[in-house]
Amino acid sequence: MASSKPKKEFGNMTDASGDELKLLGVWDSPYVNRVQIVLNLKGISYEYIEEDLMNKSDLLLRSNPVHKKVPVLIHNGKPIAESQVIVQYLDDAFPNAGVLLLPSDPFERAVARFWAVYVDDKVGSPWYTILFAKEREEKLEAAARAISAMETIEAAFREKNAAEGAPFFGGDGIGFVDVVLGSYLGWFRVIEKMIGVRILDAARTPLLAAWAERFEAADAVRGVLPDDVDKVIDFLQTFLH
Ligand SMILES: N[C@@H](CCC(=O)N[C@@H](CS)C(=O)NCC(=O)O)C(=O)O
Repeated sequence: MASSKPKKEFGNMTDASGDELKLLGVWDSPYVNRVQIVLNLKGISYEYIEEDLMNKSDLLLRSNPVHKKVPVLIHNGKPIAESQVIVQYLDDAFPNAGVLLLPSDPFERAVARFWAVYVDDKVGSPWYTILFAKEREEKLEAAARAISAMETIEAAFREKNAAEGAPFFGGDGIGFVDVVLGSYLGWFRVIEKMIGVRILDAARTPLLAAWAERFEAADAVRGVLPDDVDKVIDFLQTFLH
């Protein structure tokens, strides 16, 4: 399936130091989108390969034989799977390319990793249930869990904001937690259309609502997250049959 829209070009497919990077993805996957955003933030060029998850390529099956999922980043022929692992790998492998996503202080790094895990566990898992559960009741319960997690994340952000006045979890710029949480933003609009529940609501979590606007306005983010709700819902149908 072709990408929904052309991805931003940040140069040739091979960067200045001769590294070759390929990203296996699916256009509407939050896990893939977060890797794309990080590659954009770092100004690293790469070849994007759209996968058909109903008919996975040999390259995907060979590159991620354990989970058989996207994203997979292939760096000079070596595959790396799991989006959070990939983002941290990009910091390690390209320390001089633009921004670093993780803070340098070990304690701050641990805090960022804690919240990134929390987001995928408490927001990402309910997201999956909302999409694929058969019963509406089950979807609504999952949405309530995601909303409660958003309130917890809002409280953590409020504390950070009070201490530092920072616009992002990463401080002045987008960091690890920002890309992990931010990659679900397009899907929150999809969920609202699907089940009529707003996961991110300015009335409940005003700081996160303002943060989301800042995040989506960033150059590295614009054009990456799926913005055509109906197109995402149509695409989703292919996995529900
Ligand atoms: N924990 C993984 C999740 C990746 C994931 O769930 N990818 C989905 C697309 S959104 C996938 O490839 N699904 C294919 C399958 O389950 O067969 C990550 O962070 O990379």
